Amino acid sequence: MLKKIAELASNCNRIVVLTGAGVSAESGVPTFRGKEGVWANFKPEELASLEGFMANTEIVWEWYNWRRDLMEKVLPNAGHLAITQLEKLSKKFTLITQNVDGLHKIAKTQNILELHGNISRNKCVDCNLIVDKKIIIDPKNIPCCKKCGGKIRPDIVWFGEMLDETIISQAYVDSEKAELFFSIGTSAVVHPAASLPITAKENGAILVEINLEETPITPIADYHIFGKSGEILPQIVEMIEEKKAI
Ligand code: BJW
Ligand code: ZN
Repeated sequence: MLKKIAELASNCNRIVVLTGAGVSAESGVPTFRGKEGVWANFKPEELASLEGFMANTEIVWEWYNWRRDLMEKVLPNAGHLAITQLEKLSKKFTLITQNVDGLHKIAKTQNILELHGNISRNKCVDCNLIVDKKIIIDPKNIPCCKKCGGKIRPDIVWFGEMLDETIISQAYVDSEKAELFFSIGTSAVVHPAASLPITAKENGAILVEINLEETPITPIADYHIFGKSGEILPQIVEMIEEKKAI
């Protein structure tokens, strides 16, 4: 099956990759859902919503500080690096990521749409002003926005919030044009991200899913590969490179 996918990738003009937390799992970044997920012990709406932040600001900032510390210690894994290599081998390539850890940028993938923001940035809860990312947040003494006095929050898209209009529009445009669409390491339950593989498929793309489990999009996938992205993706890329070398 991997050979077939490498062949499809070699022969197509537009590849789109959608990634989720599973792609960073092998770097040591916990996923959200499932037994090992960061939400096994929390209710998502208590930590990842504006209401949750306003009601539990200190707890929410402690959670983000913990994740920021962790993310300073982790590195891209073989899956991130293979995606960068896939971009180099492709004519047109877009990476759409739900991940906020910035590991795809560190791995030097170029054309990235970050759907859910970036954990290293801060912004004002009221006026959305982006605030210096290097400030260290003391959860007991949250800094306020210099412009309007609002609380400083992480620049992450929480539940119930709109995604950046330019970014999500571009993600839809590229998904519609995709000839080959990879959905990798995402549980495919969070919208609108989860609707992108469906859009791609409806517009004629071949849909490939790489995951450790089945997801709501598995029934419409042309190929489902059970396995770790850090193990599967390098094999696919190596096969594409072999084809190009012929
Ligand atoms: C491996 C692996 C390995 C492990 N290799 N695989 C339409 C229908 C239904 C609901 C909605 C809808 N439209 C909007 C909604 C509401 C909501 C939503 O989708 N809710 C669903 C949960 C039901 N969506 C929103 O609110 C969005 N906003 C929006 O639509 O605005 C318009 C609107 C507003 C108001 C009302 C209605 C519409 C915003 C969503 C923002 C999500 N933000 C988060 C932030 C978390 C906080 C933070 O990071 O600090 O983004 S939620 C969280 O989930 C995070 C992730 O990016 C996102 C997706 O998770 P992901 O990446 O899929 O991770 P997991 O853990 O779920 O899965 C990991 C997978 O990897 C698993 O499958 C493993 O098997 C696999 N895996 N290791 C390969 N090595
Ligand atoms: Zn402000």
